[in-house]
Amino acid sequence: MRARLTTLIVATLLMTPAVVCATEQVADLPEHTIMRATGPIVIDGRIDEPSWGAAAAVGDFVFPWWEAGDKEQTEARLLWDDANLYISFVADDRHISAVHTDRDAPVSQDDCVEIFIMPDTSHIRHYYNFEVNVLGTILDRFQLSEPTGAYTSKLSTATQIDGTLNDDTDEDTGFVTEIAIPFDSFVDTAPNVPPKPGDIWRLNLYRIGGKVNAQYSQWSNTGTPQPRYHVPERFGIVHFSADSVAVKMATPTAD
Ligand SMILES: [Ca+2]
Ligand SMILES: [Ca+2]
Ligand SMILES: [Ca+2]
Repeated sequence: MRARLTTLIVATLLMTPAVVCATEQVADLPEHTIMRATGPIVIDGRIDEPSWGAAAAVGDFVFPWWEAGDKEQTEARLLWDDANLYISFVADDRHISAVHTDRDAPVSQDDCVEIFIMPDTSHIRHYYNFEVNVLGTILDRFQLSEPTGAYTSKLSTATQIDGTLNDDTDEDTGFVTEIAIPFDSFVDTAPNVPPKPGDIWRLNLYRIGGKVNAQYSQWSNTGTPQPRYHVPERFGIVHFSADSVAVKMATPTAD
């Protein structure tokens, strides 16, 4: 009976129309404050900028559909400045695979990271999805671009692989994906471009694990019986801070 009840509740959630207020179901959604970067972020797949070093990770990804295999964790961080939203993913991965190289190819079949973003929390279906495989191939969509979702952002990305691509005879270590999304990508929906300090957007961060051990993991649990990422009701909550990350200044050594 409990299982049936849970199924009913989830089914109701999936059918909930766009009029759902973004604040009605926030009880167990993760929240994160996005701090401002203190200097330039170079999109090169290396998160060695001081701002990345000072930024807190959003928290562990969850594996609601886990059945078997290693739960390969992801550390994701967010930063912003007047021009861009920055996202970095540090992904543990023992088997790295990717084949898609064309824009808007089905990169989710590869080792892939994804960002789904809703700038206007009063219009829950007005969200964008950005998906980047470990080769740096981009798929971007805007859910209001009917019927195909066709949309081309100015997202820039770079990846670094620690391991061997498409060679499962060995064990890899992981990969890093660094992304900048210009705020003018959101001009059709965002209340403010760039956001004003204190603005709240909603987003979710996802990962798909490629050919071997294709685990689906995510920051905010979508709560669906089967793997499904297009669940804006379950996007987490992010606050744009007026403050910069607290970068530690190098201390001169006495000699
Ligand atoms: Ca960098
Ligand atoms: Ca390999
Ligand atoms: Ca993988």
